Amino acid sequence: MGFLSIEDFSLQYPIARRDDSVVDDYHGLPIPDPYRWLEDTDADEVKDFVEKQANLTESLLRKCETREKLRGQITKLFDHPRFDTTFKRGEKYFYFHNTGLQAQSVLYVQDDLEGKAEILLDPNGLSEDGTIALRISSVSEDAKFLAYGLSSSGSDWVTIKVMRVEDKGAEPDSLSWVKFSCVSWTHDSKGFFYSRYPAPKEREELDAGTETDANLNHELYYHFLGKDQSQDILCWRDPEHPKWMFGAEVTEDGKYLLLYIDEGCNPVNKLYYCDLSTLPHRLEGFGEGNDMVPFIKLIDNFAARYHAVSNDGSHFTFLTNKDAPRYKLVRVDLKELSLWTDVLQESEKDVLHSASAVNGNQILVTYLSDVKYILQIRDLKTGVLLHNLPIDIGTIYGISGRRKDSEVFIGFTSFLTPGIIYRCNLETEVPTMKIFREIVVSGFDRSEFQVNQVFVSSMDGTKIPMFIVSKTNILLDGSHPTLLYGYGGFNISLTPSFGVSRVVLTRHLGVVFCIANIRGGGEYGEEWHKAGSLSNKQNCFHDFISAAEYLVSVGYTQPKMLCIEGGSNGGLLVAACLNQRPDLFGCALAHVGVMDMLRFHKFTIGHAWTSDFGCSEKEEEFRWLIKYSPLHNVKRPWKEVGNQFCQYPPTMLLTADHDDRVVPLHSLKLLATMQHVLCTSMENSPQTNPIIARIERKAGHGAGRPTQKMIDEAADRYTFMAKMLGISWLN
Ligand code: X97
Repeated sequence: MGFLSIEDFSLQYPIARRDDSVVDDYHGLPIPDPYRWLEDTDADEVKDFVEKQANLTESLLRKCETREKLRGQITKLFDHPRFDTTFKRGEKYFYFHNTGLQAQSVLYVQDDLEGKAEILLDPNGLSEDGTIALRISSVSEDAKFLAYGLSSSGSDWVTIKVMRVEDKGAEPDSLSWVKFSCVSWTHDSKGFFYSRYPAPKEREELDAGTETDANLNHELYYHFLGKDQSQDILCWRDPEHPKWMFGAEVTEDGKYLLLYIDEGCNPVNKLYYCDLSTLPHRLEGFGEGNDMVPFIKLIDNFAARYHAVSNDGSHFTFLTNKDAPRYKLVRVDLKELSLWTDVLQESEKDVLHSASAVNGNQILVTYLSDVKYILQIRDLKTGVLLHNLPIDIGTIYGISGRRKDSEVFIGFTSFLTPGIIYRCNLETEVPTMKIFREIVVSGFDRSEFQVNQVFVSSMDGTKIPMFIVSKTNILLDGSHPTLLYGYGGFNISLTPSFGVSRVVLTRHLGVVFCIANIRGGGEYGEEWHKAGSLSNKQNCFHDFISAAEYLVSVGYTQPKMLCIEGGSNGGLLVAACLNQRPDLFGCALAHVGVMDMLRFHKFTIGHAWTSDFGCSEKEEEFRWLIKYSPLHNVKRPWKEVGNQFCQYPPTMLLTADHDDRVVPLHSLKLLATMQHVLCTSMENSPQTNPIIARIERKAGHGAGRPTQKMIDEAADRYTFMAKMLGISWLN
């Protein structure tokens, strides 16, 4: 809690040098940055700092008796077979499967659903410790080739390789410096489109993913199977707009190439197209004279998002938020651009989340309705509702089906459903949703738990949805350790899903687990996103704080038993709320957070986030950022209340050495600052709650993390939480 507790956890923090000579001028205001030296990942001084901090954390965790119990239970529950949604290419079926504790999921192929499945690609054999992960996979239309992208140690950098599906033999192709890319094959299976950056500048020891250089000048290429990367065809680049990003997609009929241009993370894009049949020799011989693909500009401003759902010749259907913050479907003939028609109008309340064209002229659509998914079949031409497919309260993920398929595979998960893959037959009068695979977690009994959704009033009266997962029939007597999780940004919605460690926390530590669907996310469409970004970013923190206050006021918990957690933009959320209300929380876990709001845009892909945050180089935006930037708002909260001093709650910052999405320097600088201001710069500081960091090695922002690392991290962070909240283990 924010007050001095009986047990004293005071630690001996490593002393970090402060360089008072680093002071920046922001629009006339001097802003010191004494830990600038922590930005140099390669420096020995930084490596030494990281090692000392990691050791300090380890020495604290080692003494906690819950650690091995947590690790044991999480491991036990993780050890169950998992499947992703099956998908069909050519006449073959493919799916990812993990037997339980395998580091990485394995890709299987089968000729028919009843037949034997064979391993197509097992990433577990690629490294001893499971740190080489499959990040992209794309099967050619004829199912003859698999192009797959590997990443090492959690970095966003990907190397694309190719294999033959028939005999699982490796092709020699290897494409480097791929990032933020999809792979889209031309239907002749001669090659595919992908995106890459120029190689980063050489360093002494190049360990891709540890560099912080800005990712600029994205490029779109076509790779011909069997050729060297140096022969790849440059299809698009734009040196005048180095921050723009390019993604290409071949339409399902194989006829068109679509180019999506993004300027950052806002849901807006340009959209160009090219009729592939008009290209001389199908791209061969292209690129020699620096000529790029002659795209035709369909949408040439960043006013809205357009995502192609399907096309019949030149008649395209798009999912768009143009004049429709909750999205709609529109149709246009590329030959008659003056006429755009609405196929499916924007809903008054629900967000149209996805639309997939299936079974000829049908679309499978999902809506988000108060953060719960709705699944429907509609007519592609008219948008008319054909069938509502009833599903439980939860999340639809991984819909796989195409217009030529009359059956679709649909994934479903919720807080108490580990996973169900439905096989939906659309040929019958009324579509049938058959359970194709159900993920069963042995030892998990959903009847032990309950899920509630409440709507909390924020500071300005806005209703914030919150899910609350607990044991059944708990008493609201303020006695429950509670974990509050949030994100609040980038139009990303937190919808119900199953989590092994959450089950363990609820069952064995009596934890009430909550997700607050605060503003900034996409839960209610673009208005909700905008209400929590740029000048409105503070709303996210108000919403999260209001959710915490609600949990206390209705009797779930008390501040000293309330832990907040979030990652990435949610790490920023947790750290900002700590600075604003240190008295309200009993523990804080901030993963891979954006902590330096004045400098985030300088590193790797940080420039893409100015769409949500703004940029300190603009005076007005600097004024928003300086108000909540975690690094710049750490203050001593000592205030005597009774005979106790208010202090910051126990805090664990989590980061990883190969996180090239949110580079570790954010957490390192905040850590040094918090330890200095709160703990080491005065003798007998009232701050006795630990401020520590868990710094993972050979890991990144999260994607591709091997199972063992996920288990160890979950065990460590919740061990810290349990120890700091003073919770004991329930058998
Ligand atoms: C990113 O930073 C993603 C970075 C790269 N990126 C874009 N646009 C994407 C992309 O800037 O991958 C994109 C794709 C899907 C969804 C969102 C963006 C892109 C678009 C077209 C072509 C190529 C690429 N993200 C944020 C993040 O990681 C939130 C989610 C994606 N953050 C970390 C935000 C703050 C902390």
